[in-house]
Amino acid sequence: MLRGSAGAWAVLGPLLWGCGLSLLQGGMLYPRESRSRERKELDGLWSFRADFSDNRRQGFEQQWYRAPLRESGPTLDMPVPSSFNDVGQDGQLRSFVGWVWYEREITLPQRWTEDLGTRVVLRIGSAHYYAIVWVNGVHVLEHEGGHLPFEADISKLVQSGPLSSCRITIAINNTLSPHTLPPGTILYKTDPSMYPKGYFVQNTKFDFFNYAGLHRSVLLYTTPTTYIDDITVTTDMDQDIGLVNYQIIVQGSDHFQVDVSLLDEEGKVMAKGAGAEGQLQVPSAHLWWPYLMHEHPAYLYSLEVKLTAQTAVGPVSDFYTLPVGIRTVAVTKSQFLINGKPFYFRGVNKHEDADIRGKGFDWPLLVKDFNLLRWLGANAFRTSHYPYSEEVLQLCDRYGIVVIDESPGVGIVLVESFSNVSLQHHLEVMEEMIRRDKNHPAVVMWSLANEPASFLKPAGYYFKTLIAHTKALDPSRPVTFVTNTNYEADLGAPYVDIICVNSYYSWYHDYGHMEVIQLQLATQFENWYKAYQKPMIQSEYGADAIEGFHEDPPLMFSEEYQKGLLQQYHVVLDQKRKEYVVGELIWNFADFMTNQSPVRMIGNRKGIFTRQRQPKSAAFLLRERYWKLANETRIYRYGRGQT
Ligand code: BDP
Repeated sequence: MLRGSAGAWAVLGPLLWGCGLSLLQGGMLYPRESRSRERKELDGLWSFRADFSDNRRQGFEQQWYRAPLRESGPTLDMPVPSSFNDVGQDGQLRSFVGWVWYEREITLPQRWTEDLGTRVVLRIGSAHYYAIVWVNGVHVLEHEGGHLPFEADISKLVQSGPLSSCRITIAINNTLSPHTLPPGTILYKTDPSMYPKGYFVQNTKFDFFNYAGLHRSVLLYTTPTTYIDDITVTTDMDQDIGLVNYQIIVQGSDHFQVDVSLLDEEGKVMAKGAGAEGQLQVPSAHLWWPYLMHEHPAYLYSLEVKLTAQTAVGPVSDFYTLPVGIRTVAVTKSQFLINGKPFYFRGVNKHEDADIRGKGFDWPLLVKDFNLLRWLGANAFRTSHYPYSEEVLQLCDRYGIVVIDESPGVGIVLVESFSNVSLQHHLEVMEEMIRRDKNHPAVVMWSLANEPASFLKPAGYYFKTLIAHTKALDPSRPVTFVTNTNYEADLGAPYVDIICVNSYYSWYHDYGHMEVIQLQLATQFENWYKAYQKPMIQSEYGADAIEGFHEDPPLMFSEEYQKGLLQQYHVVLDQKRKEYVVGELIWNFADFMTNQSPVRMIGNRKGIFTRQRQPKSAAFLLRERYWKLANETRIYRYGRGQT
């Protein structure tokens, strides 16, 4: 959420819910280079300091942003993108809670600072959790929430006179409250016989380490001063004609012309249009199909947008190219349909997590993960438990990996976290998330939360409002949240399109007793279906296994137990997928870091791959299963999605 809009929201918010309007200012197009746009990545080493002062506010009291950070005290070298927690040898920094300061000095190309027809934008891919940004000591913006990008037009600041360098300072605070997403609490421990003065810990109700820092790229990009601010594309089919509806928002001038062309993968123009809004028709369209469902999955067209405007300084053009996949999504009482064909989610839950870099974006890791997904034969994943990087979604578009895009609504279990303050923030997060991710064909469903206490009284209003708003913002995709509440007590379930249930039979209860899984799982599905008649996804199931631990007969934490537990689930899934179960997502793709606890052995070990992405026995089991399932749902004829 960009600060500044909160007041207006409080007044207008309730009036806007349900009518599709949004109060977010501006679009959030991925910064792509084009004939009119340049980008400069600021990845690499930044200067860094954690504010260890008692109140964590020394940086503000001494105004560390006013002068280079090295002048106010010692600094560390900190890589960006990366979490700051695991790169050092300092245990105190690993678990630090409070403000940390990042700074980078850069030189800008001369044209950027001198050409008043150039707009210079500073874009931060993700800063966890609350961020304040200064350029040359001038406050430019604040943003709440990790996982989603935010940006500011800094042209005036860098074009105000002769400039040899530009200093970017970003203060980030990872403190969570009952109203943040995810929520958390700070607990002061006041017994002087046990804790030093001022001692506190941060408590969270989610099962992953609260990594913090600049997790994705920080970059500068340019556009002309009259520019394409946002593009929204939705697609449909009429017989074999692909319909591409587009809407383009222009900023900077009222006198402009927009031309669009849709190119196929060979670069041939398939349709042209003029005007900021319209529909393109593509005869014999190639549909965007999920991986292994079709022999040419993930077909992407390119929507080339050209803006021409008359401005005081003469004619200006801006160009932006958006990948477009033509596909439809629909839900029936018992099916999830992609392009009118039943789709079965066979996939994983992931985390953005790896050793050393924490939640920092990393290309080699990303490519490895996609290679593993395709090796598995998986066709889907859920972005448990927050929105992943834009590059992840781009690869999903290109490879045909279907995404359930989840908000950071994880650990909403306190009554305060269902208050109007929390709800308002959640609504804004959904706006930011949909604004960023709406054009990805791979994204087929929004997930609003994971395992909220949806049995609490205020949960009904909370989810009713949140789901209505999400659907108003994007009527083209189904909406869900992931539950572990009893089917009779869940107050949010009536509003979702798909019931997503997490269960850990024979792990968190009846542990060691795999023989009860089939009965308990069948009962789970039957109860939910009887109550709601909506398609269901087993959105989590799994068991911890430490790689190399072997026990036969299987014992908990051995590779055999993990594998055996999955096999029991699969028996029931194979029955129910013939009826109304439309997917299964293993918990988890890979081992990941959590808070320390007596039930976590250096993190959560439910990965079918280790944290270093090596397979456990369960990975081979799933691979066999997923390829078998893939062969059952393949669509053979090329092109139109007809069998
Ligand atoms: C589920 C949570 C997930 C946890 C998992 C576990 O949704 O975040 O990591 O349990 O305990 O309930 O392994």
